Amino acid sequence: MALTIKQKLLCLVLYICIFIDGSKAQLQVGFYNLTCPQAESIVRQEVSKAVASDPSIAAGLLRLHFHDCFVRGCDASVMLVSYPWNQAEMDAIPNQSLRGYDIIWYAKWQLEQVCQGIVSCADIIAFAARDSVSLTGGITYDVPSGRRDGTISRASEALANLPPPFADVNTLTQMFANKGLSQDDMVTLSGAHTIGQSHCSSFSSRLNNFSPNSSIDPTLDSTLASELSQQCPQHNTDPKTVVSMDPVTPNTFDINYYKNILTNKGLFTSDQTLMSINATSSLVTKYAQDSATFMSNFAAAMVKMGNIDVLTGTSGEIRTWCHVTN
Ligand code: HEM
Ligand SMILES: *[C@@H]1O[C@H](CO)[C@@H](O)[C@H](O)[C@H]1NC(C)=O
Ligand SMILES: *[C@@H]1O[C@H](CO)[C@@H](O)[C@H](O)[C@H]1NC(C)=O
Ligand SMILES: *[C@@H]1O[C@H](CO)[C@@H](O)[C@H](O)[C@H]1NC(C)=O
Ligand SMILES: CC(=O)N[C@H]1CO[C@H](CO)[C@@H](O)[C@@H]1O
Repeated sequence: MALTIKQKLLCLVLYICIFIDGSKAQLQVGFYNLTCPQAESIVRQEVSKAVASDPSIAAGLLRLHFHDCFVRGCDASVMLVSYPWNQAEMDAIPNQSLRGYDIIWYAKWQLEQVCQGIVSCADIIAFAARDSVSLTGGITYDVPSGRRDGTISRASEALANLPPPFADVNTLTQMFANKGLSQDDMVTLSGAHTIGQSHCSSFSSRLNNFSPNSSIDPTLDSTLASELSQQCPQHNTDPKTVVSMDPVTPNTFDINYYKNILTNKGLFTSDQTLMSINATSSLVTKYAQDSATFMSNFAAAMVKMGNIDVLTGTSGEIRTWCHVTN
């Protein structure tokens, strides 16, 4: 049937309203309450199973969310695979050690069985990061959701936006500011390094030929330096060797990261550099003695990070498979 002019106008107005509303939509806690009420519990179940069989994998999932959000916003671009004509984020140097993709894939597959085409890969990553923190002894927090998945992923953008482990405090502050995060957020989110593991290449420059004056980084505790040198021999031929970022409680989300820094036992330059200026060292000192404040600030900073350049409303898509666009 043909529409009258009045009906056509109404359609146009409605379309504009939906468009404006869609482009301005905010993330909401419980976004899937009506459309897929099991969404968060299914993700949690998958993460729980994975962490039960390998407690260290929680760290992989937490880092995945960080790498997703810092490159093109939290849009699951980190999950997209490369093609001969496009090297994706996944294959950029900072991403070579990312882990936990399979858990996101499996959670997505489960979700497609119960609510097809509803839950984005970007939200699954955000839920899984939260569950990883809470399952390793950290805080449990609400994750606003309603993110949609992007369609573009470029390795060059991962290199440009992710801070390297040799960054100093000013570089880190700037790179976080570029994403709308404060210096305090940076100190707080760095606390994620209280769990997980690192390859030797991320810190080996601190162990040999550090500077003309000193072979070992003078800001690195000398006992830890010799332990690390044993774990990571100078001509280490095994690129698979990993060390715990917090050797004291490697799989527990606690304030030990900050305690380590206070005793010069931060693993990366980017960790220990937080002691180099008062503005950041004072927060390190505070967190090292106040777990409650750290936990609640960490939750708030994760929610803030989870909001970086998100796609909502009608932007982007809900991928069917997390590793490829629809
Ligand atoms: C402040 C700037 C940061 C730098 C320079 C940095 C750098 C790194 C590096 C180099 C690794 C080790 C990779 C490897 O060699 O395998 C790592 C691991 C990790 N990062 Fe960061 N990171 C930063 C911030 C963050 C943030 C904000 C989070 C999350 C909120 C995070 C979570 C993690 C986790 C959990 C691991 C362990 C991963 C695993 O066990 O697989 N990092 N980070
Ligand atoms: C979903 O339900 C929870 C718990 O009842 C509530 O806190 C939240 O606001 C709801 N969210 C939406 C978007 O309906
Ligand atoms: C290295 O030593 C020289 C001479 O003792 C000194 O002038 C210079 O400042 C030192 N450099 C560093 C980075 O400590
Ligand atoms: C940094 O803190 C130290 C000791 O608390 C103090 O002596 C110094 O003046 C502070 N520096 C700045 C730039 O605030
Ligand atoms: C986890 C993952 O996909 N890592 C990839 C990172 O990039 C290298 C190549 O640069 C791949 O070989 C890895 O599989």
